[in-house]
Amino acid sequence: MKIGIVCYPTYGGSGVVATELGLGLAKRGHEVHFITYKRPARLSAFHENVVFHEVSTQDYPLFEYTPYDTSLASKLVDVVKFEDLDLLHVHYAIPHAAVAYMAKKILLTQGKYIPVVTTLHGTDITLVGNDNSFAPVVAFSINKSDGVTAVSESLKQQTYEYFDVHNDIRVINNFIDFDRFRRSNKDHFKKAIAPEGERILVHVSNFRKVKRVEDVLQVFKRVYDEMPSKLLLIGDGPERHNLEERCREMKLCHETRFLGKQDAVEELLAISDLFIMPSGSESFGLAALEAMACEVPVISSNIGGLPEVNIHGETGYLSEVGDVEDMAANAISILKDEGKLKQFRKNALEQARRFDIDKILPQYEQYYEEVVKTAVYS
Ligand code: GMT
Repeated sequence: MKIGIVCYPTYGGSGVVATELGLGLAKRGHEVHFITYKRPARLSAFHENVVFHEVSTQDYPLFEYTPYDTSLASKLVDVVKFEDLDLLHVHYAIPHAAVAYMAKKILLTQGKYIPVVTTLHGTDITLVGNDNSFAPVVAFSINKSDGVTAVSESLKQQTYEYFDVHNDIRVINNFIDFDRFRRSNKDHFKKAIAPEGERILVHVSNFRKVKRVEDVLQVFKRVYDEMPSKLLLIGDGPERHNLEERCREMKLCHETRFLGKQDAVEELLAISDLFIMPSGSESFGLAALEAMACEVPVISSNIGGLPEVNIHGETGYLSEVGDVEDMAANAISILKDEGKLKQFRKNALEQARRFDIDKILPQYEQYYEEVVKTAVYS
């Protein structure tokens, strides 16, 4: 099949899922066209069956805001027509689902029909999407998509709850590539970070408010008071500066490392003992799943899709959002008991295997086939 993928080309979240999906599909013989404003972060090397089409925008004195939607729609029309694509798969509803609908309508006037699949990732529904400034367009474009998927059961339910959406939403979970995410022996890393054999706690995110990274510091402080430990903070974003200050106030600087964005995050996960994800909203929690694939148990909030990924009492623990006392108590209970840690590591890996890319990709292929067969040509 010839598939066009539209996504945000940024680190983390929906862009990563879209890129890994495209690369996986290309490996399985599909021709994949990425259409976005910048080369996706994980698409740096040459890949057979993969083409990248950059969307360029026009500046003009009249425009206070560059009309990216119009440029993207025009690019979609061009690529779909000249590459003769079979299907467009857009990731993150805003603005991609609406833009794809516009491109589809334009193409129809030119005698080309292109079915559109929209994948909902999280904040496009839960945080940004249901704001009045976006909601009518989000609901309309979801309803107009030929196929809609959500990355968790919880996100599917929230979509029905927040919007007047009446098409079927298929849940296709996020996935893990075990060729990349697995426990490896990086003893020299471990020695550099925890020279005295301290426990290593880790958090990975884009440091936005919704990730509640300050709760990570609060949990870590309580663990550190109980046992020698180190904290790795991976990623970057708007909250980083505040957190660095908070870290100084809490006198945790010597035990905490802000590592910024890391390409080989799996190497750091592989030497860690516990992953902390206290998010205030999380449709799935891909970063937690990546940790679990590296045999790292997870302490998380119980919000959104997290209970579908992190199993309470088996792969880690779930707490109410903001309950740092409970999170810390759970963290300590795992870290102080070698046998329990070993068992939780094993359980985490077992659970992560349910989301193996080789199990999830065929679900997308099957869904594409269904959509192409059943889409209504109007
Ligand atoms: O919020 C983010 O971390 C980024 C966002 C995105 O769409 O880029 O992530 C969402 O999509 C990820 C991939 O499907 C999910 O694993 C995250 O849980 C989800 N984030 C939230 O719901 C806050």
